[in-house]
Amino acid sequence: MGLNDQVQEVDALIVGAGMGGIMTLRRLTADLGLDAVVIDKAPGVGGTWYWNRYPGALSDTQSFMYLLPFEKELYQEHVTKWTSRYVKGPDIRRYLDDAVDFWNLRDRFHLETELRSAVFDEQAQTWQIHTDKGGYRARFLITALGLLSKMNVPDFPGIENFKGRIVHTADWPADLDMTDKRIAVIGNGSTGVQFMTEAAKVAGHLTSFQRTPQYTVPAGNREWTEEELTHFKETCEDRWEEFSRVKIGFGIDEETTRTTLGVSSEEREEIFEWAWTKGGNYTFTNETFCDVTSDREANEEAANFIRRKIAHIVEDPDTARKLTPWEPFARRPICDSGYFQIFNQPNVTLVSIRENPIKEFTETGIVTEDGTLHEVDLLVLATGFDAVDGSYRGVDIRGREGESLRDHWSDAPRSQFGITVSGFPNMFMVLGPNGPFVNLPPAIGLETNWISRAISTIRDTPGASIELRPEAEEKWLDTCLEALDGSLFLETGSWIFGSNIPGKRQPKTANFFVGGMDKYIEITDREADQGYPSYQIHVLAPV
Ligand code: FAD
Ligand code: NA7
Repeated sequence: MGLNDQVQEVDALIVGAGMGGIMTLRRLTADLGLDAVVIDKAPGVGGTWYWNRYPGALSDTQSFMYLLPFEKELYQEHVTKWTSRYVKGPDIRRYLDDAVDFWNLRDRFHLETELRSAVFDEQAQTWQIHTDKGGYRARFLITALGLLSKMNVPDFPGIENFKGRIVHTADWPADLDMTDKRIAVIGNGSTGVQFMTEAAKVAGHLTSFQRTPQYTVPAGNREWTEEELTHFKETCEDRWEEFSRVKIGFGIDEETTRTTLGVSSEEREEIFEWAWTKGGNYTFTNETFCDVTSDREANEEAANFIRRKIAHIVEDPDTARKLTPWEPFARRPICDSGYFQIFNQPNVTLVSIRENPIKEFTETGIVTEDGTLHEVDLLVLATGFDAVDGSYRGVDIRGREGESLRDHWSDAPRSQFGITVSGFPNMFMVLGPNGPFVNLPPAIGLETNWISRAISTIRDTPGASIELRPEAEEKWLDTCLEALDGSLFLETGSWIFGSNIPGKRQPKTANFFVGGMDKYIEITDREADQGYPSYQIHVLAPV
């Protein structure tokens, strides 16, 4: 028998060693005592934070809200170590590594192991899982593949001619020294903005090849005071309790009922200025007024404020013009640590590839339509992800009667709560399609608690499986679509709906439940409290 034929029996196989996989493992071992294993194709744990090692990688959730929730001891141990408002990528990676040791789970991680297929065996009511390293048989399959984990590497015609180095920000090599290099960056989303702001400090020359300008506001990163850190430590449980009363859970004040047009123009300017000075993407969108992301006129007021700031900061008027967004201010909001300012540096250039497209790649660089050859040593693709369902599409997952997940999602990715899919018994996703659009660590905490509780109902019944009813899946998709009705977010080309990948977006796609964390908790708790009415429990007859 070859290595690849070996089959390991476990109660639960978890795929993905990011926050979601780690938290699932913790729940299933500590709460349910299951024999569970996590596989990941990465050589280390951390998921997003294992892969995204580009210079400048930073959370844009405030540090006290970017920790695994519902784990008081671990939370209190770490929250005071993160002394600034946002956390650097390497610190998050270290924290997740520490969490694994803190709970003594290290030997349950099988790394450098890629999921190839998972097939539900109806006779045995178990999942047969194939990886590049061998097989597993598991009663429960939990996929925590990440919603921003499959890289988007666009097919730029002729790129193979380029002889310099090409790197995607989500696969950043340890040995890369950017000092004095001529760097070209394609992509100016959250990642591109963070990366360019950092790279501009050391690059010989940095050229941003920008397709769509984006709104970004100052991050307002700063050191926390001792009092603030003590407060975060002492109030962690209140914070978790707060999730059921808030919409997005980024640790900001979400209480305002003030409308943008309900105040005078002077007052509006003052409030936006206050948010700009304080910093923070969600401070700007959600602490200022209650309608910035939902009302078109309000949104335009916020957009205009940022446009005026760009004109004020960027010295060259033509560069300022190119950096000025025209879309509604309705992608996932982003923040920066001096992004617009870098375009005043002599070593930074902006090329609008909307106005002056890339014509070809040569051995030494990029030629634009105007005939300019931009000589480049390093090409950085900050081109984002095939998000949400992207990492599921490359794996062959088959449920009841051999139906593949890809086919099941042929007209739209669908699930209930972002967790379960009809026809796929005893399979649970963490942050799957149509989960909540919120700060993600609390969502991971809520979903993994829910998964653990659902599994607990059948754990002690041999051969039992729990499976979502098809009508419940349709209903949840409709709930997600209804919550989106009239949303300005639908009008931008972002990853939220898959519009960033040519041809991907399907008409019925919701991808997220935007009705708020409070509502999500109410609905998911009700489902569990009522004994899972949307689910069927099958019990295998004894032989
Ligand atoms: P991931 O961390 O993406 O982990 C998924 C894992 O699954 C990966 O390690 C991957 O290798 C593995 N995997 C996938 N497919 C397979 C396969 N077939 N076989 C084996 N292994 C597989 N969210 C916020 O809420 N706030 C933030 O500030 C924030 N900042 C971010 C910054 C960046 C640069 C990025 C990219 C994302 C950010 N996010 C942020 C989103 C972030 O992804 C989540 O916060 C969280 O880390 C997701 O954890 P996860 O475990 O669900 O997925
Ligand atoms: P994003 O936000 O999807 O940004 C990707 C960027 O790459 C964006 O500027 C895109 O331009 C650009 N892009 C993508 N494909 C191309 C092609 N083919 N040509 C030119 N430019 C392209 O990804 P990020 O990694 O920045 O952020 C993802 C999330 O991670 C973020 O929301 C945070 O939650 C963390 P476009 O705007 O599509 O014209």
